[in-house]
Amino acid sequence: MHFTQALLRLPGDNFARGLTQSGEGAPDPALALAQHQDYRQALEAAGIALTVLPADPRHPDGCFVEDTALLTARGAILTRPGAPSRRGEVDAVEAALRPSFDELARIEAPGTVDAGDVCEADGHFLIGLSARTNEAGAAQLAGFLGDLGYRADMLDIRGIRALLHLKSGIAFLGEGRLLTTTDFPRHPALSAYERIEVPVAERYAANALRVNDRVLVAAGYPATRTAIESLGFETVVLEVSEFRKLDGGLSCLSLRW
Ligand code: CIR
Repeated sequence: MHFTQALLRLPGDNFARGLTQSGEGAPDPALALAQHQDYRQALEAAGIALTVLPADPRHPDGCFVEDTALLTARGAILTRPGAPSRRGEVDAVEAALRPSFDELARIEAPGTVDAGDVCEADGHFLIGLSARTNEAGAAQLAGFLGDLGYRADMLDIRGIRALLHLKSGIAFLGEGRLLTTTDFPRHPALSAYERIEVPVAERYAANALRVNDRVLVAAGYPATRTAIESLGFETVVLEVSEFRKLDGGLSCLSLRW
């Protein structure tokens, strides 16, 4: 899929109050803003036009904009995030997406979905059941995707404590290839794909991001970078230490279409 647009939201002064289970300490909001700027430049260099929303003082996790909507080539679905503190993030995203998407479906209570739990692989949607995405939400989402003519499969990641979201552990690189952690040994929903497993010590790097002709990779994970480059990709290495402290990564920081 070729992306021409992306929506982002700046991390704010309140960034250090975001949700976390990483145990890596409090992030530095100023450093997060600088890292976000590098990320924005990397997207622009890949040919993407950006819409950048201001930080929202009510929502310290608001820069993890990926969780608030699922964008597809045939329509978009607004989520209902699993963390109550994040539900109010969706309104500003809806307003920003409206000019580009005629139809915006919406996950309704009691369903919850964080779109970080959804990995699209060329029209095949992998939906993670997680601490954030419940069965009712996943079922609603699979229904919407079915109406759009897409195939969806569920993966239950609730037993994999190290994964906040499915995409914390899986990235679609295109051309039938998935970059994954070692958490999905023989899952039937993944059987059609060539798998590139990141070493256990580099599990955070599984949240890489293919944007057009290149792949964004977190700094500090050389084996993963080499593995992606050996597939023929140009990589762009970005420091995202402050987002990692809040369990976020490269994919979480933008919505792309
Ligand atoms: C949260 O816990 O919701 C945020 N601190 C991190 C969200 C990361 N988003 C993502 O992986 N898609």
